[in-house]
Amino acid sequence: MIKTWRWFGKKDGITLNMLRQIGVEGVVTALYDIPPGEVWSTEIIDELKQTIEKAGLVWSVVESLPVAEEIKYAAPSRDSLIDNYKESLTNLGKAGVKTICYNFMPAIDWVRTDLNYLLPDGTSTLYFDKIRFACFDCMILNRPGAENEYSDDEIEQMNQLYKEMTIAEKEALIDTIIVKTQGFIHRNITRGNSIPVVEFRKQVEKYKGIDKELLRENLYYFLQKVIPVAEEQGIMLCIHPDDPPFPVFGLPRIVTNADDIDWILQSIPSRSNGLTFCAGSLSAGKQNDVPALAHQFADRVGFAHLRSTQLLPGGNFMEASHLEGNGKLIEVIRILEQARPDIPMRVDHGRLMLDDKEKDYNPGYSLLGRMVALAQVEGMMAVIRKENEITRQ
Ligand code: DNO
Repeated sequence: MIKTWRWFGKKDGITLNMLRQIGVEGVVTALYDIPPGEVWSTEIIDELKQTIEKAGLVWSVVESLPVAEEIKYAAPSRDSLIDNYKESLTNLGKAGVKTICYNFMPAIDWVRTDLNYLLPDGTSTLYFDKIRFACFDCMILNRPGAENEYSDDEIEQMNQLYKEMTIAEKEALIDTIIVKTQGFIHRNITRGNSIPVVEFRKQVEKYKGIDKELLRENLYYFLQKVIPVAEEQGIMLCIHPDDPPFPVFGLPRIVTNADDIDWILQSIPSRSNGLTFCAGSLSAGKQNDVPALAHQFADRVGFAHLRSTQLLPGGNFMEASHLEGNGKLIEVIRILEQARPDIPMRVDHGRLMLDDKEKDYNPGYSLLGRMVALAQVEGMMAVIRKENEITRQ
């Protein structure tokens, strides 16, 4: 697979020249300043493409071309927003960027409760703690009926924890769940928003009455309109699994397991209707056998996210080393190297280590932590390629 790296544009403290030094071949990026729903013009696409190419790299993947919330909850404006999406796809296709990642998670993208969970060796990692999450959901967001989604025991633990939390800890939890993890990836709540909880509550309320079936319908409505454009442009539009792959805030999630993925890929059996194989997101669902999923859907995978999580008791999980955990990356890489050797892959969610801790990197996107992960993944790929060579002889 092609070694790529997520780069956050000119504002990213990790520059394109640094990426060359660490052996990256392609760049994964987006036009982060354009709000979801607006057209990506040819001029701005070309400018970014040239910046990347001047540094001796290629723009391998768009992550993400965001789908406006109004499309996901089927607001009356969705048709014109879908037209904009089609226009952006056409402009990207003409510029030669043919792999596009997107997601269909309502109101919130990935969810973690701790961005700096300290490990015994002094590095830190991302963590999801169900009880802390319940504190936010039931006590801070005050979502009606939220308590019914937790067991009595969990509610008791939550009440206890909430009582012990300081105001600063509560603010940090808000910041982690709906600001820091969201703002840098095209979400409405960005750093500096003074009333994030109120804003977020409004966004969640937009999905009132939308269950799994309706959200699927809305995805199908969207795909039916955009896939023909992707086909025309030779683009693979690759849906990203839900992270984590279970419902949160009473919102439906529709990319969580084999049945969901199968439903999406079958709904429009076109190669342009593809999958971003995020081993990490899928690994956080105890229902998922990640290598089996890679095997089942390999021919529709257009892009791979290589990372892994460790499932912990009580519904908690944390990012594992790329060599360990439920992502089972050695097996996943073996399958994808065989079936999809030409697709781009990137590592995801590196640890914070050494000098990373002094920097203000986007959560999960450290330099040194990701470099270690990339080196581990390269090592696995090298062994697997060698094995394949020997088998072929
Ligand atoms: C988080 C990322 C996600 C991902 C989007 C893709 O670190 O993996 O935000 O980029 O969901 O659309």
